[in-house]
Amino acid sequence: SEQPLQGFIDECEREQLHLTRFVQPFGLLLAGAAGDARIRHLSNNSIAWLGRQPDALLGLPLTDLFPEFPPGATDSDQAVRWMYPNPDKQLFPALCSGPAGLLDGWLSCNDNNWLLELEPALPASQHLAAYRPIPHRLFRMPSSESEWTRYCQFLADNLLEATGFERVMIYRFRDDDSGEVMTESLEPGLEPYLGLRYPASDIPKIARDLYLANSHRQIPDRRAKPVAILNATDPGGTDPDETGSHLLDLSLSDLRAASPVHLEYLKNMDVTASLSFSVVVGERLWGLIACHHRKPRELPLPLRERCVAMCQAFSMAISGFQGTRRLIELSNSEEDITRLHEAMRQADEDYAQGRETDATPALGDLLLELVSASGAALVDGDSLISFGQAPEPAAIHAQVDWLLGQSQEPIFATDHLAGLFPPARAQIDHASGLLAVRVRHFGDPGERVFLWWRPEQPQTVTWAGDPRKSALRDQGQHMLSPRASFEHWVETTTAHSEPWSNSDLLRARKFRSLLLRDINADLLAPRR
Ligand code: BLA
Repeated sequence: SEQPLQGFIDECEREQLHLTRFVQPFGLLLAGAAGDARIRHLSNNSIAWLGRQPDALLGLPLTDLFPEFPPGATDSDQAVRWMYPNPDKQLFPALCSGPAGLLDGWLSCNDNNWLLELEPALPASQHLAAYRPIPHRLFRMPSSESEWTRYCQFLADNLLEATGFERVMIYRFRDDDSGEVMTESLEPGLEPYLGLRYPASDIPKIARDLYLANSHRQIPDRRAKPVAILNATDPGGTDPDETGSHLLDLSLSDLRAASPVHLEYLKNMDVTASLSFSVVVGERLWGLIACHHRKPRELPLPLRERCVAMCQAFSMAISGFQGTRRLIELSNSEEDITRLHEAMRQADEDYAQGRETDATPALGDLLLELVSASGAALVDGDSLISFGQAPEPAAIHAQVDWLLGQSQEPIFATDHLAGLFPPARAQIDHASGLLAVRVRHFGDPGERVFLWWRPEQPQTVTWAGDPRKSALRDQGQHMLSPRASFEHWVETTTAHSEPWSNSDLLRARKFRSLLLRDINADLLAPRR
């Protein structure tokens, strides 16, 4: 049943991912409070990375450890300035060396704390790969659908090559936060995931929010043993609780240990290494670019950053493409509405002068084309005129009565009328979706209602696993776990039409303002 699942999902949403007490072992974490250079937290792998005991490092000012830090700083005050909140991370190539060789440093600082993460420096053998300019084609905005499709494939293919992963997917979130693999590049022999749908619960909101703050996330080996974070017991001689040491915020950390539920998910998907990049458009997480590998795979920071730059070019290309399309659509809608308006005036004039009108058929076509509908009607009190494939007059009046009693909204749209108004089930063939626009004369109690319908369009969605079973309760351990099966599950929706797009709604709004303008003109005109 639905109820327990909702409980599981809520539980996913409650997992405070950024407050985990562990990091992944592919580097060393040093951390402290914003504005204070003392090391208050340290991952318990400093012997491996720096050849130093944790006790020798905790409590020490970072500037003692790295006198040159940051490069160019002449005194420690200046160095400390780097440890104030900053939206950008600072890269310190070859900051220091340890038993495993040269290390790169990566410094971030939010309102709470700074993090310095050390990782193996880029080996010389990979300089070529990391410092290659990113393909200039990625900076050319696509302007047509076909260019857009080619752009996406070009990006996925390039990332497959640049990362050396076996599979790269452009994963796009839908309005309900479920997502779809819209482009895929993969090594031969692997099963394609292209076109598959995944439920919103596969990536909880708290995880998606972390992608807004971070450009990417690397999990080089899901089986690697996480490393605990140690706290200074008494840095500076104050009560440890007052140091806030229990509140280390790993939101900006690259090393942050992965959630056990997600590690299980990767295992169930037969993935060992995962690397994903965020695609942010207009402050919203538009999607992720997810890379999979069945063997462990780790990329040095500069190589990851090169991929990040490609994904950021992609984010801008999306904005550019959407902007261009909106402009074209705006000017098309302007033209369509002007033509419709002319036809309405003509019909009106002919009617007022008692002439036979030849504008009505054209008017019908234009009304239908305005929002790509198959049927339309105008209802003004008891009078009704309909065009195309419209329901019977009695059914239209019933819809209008329901609509007027139901909301005050001047524009109403649904792709599933029968779900809201069950009597409409009888008309799903040609009227599964309804778009309605209401216009009222000042001082007139009545309203004119324009209605448009769209026919039923049965839709099948192939989910990677039954979304109703997206989370399971492990019987023995009472632990939450993700679904074990990604077996295709086909959902067919009936009594739905093609949804009304933003552009359809824009056209409806513009149409309505034109009508309102006419009404006002009528009011202001001298009474005949
Ligand atoms: C994180 N889930 C993620 C991430 C992805 C997905 C991409 C980001 C981390 C990463 O890149 O590995 C999901 N991965 C997918 C999907 C595809 C893919 C949909 O490749 C499609 C092809 N997951 C569950 C359930 C829960 C859950 C039921 O299925 C909650 C109980 C949690 N997913 C979950 C958590 C994270 C996550 C907690 C964050 C992991 C982390 O950052 O530590």
